[in-house]
Amino acid sequence: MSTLVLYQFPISHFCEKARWALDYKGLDYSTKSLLPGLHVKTTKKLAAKSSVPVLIHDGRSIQGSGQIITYLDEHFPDKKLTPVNSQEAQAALEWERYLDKEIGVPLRCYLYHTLLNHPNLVIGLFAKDGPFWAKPFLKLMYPKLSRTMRKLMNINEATAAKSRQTVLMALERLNDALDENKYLVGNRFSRADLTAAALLAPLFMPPQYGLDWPQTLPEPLQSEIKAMEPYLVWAKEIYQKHR
Ligand SMILES: N[C@@H](CCC(=O)N[C@@H](CS)C(=O)NCC(=O)O)C(=O)O
Repeated sequence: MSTLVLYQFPISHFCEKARWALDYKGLDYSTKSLLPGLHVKTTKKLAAKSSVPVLIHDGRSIQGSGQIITYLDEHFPDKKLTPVNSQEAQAALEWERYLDKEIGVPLRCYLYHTLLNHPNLVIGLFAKDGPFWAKPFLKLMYPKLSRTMRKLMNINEATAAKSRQTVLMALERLNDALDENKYLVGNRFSRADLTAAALLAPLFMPPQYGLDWPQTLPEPLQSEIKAMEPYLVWAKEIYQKHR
């Protein structure tokens, strides 16, 4: 019997891409939720880099959300997320690279710049599905963890403002591309749509993501995200239809 184990952070939108792909294909898998900061000890043993998601399948290790989708399509070809037509496959992969870079990374920077100033909120989200000692441990480590995250991801006032602009531009581009289409590539659901919707999900907090989302976000996030709502309608619909 083959086993699939996903090492992840419940909060991570890159991990959500991998969870969605596994769920979409109806695969039986388990998750191991790691604590940010301590995760490196585990991920470095499993793969080349420290990041999650990492999928372990029968002893093989696949790191990175895009690599995981490609691997799943090769080994579990039902309900392919990569279009069969090679030109469309190329277009979907290009969208995915663009979205990872222009939404995935900057959205994280923009959100954490404010969220990291709210330890109780962040600790609750980071401790999800963790060990019983996760919350007290994160509380103790929080000043160091928060400093390290800001440093490693280059999160500050200036980068957060620039990241917000980058995300807004990507939302415009998505909006233009979807003007007459329901999907980004080939008029059917693909990894391009999954990537866009999963990476934007923290802005509209769908229940399928599996996180206990906060009721409200600290300002200025709450108002700024409210202003983005018209641009998030499509991604919400993608969740409703395909997640
Ligand atoms: N390109 C990677 C990005 C993954 C990524 O940035 N993961 C973050 C969580 S959102 C992470 O693990 N950060 C901690 C680290 O890199 O050690 C992917 O698509 O999986």
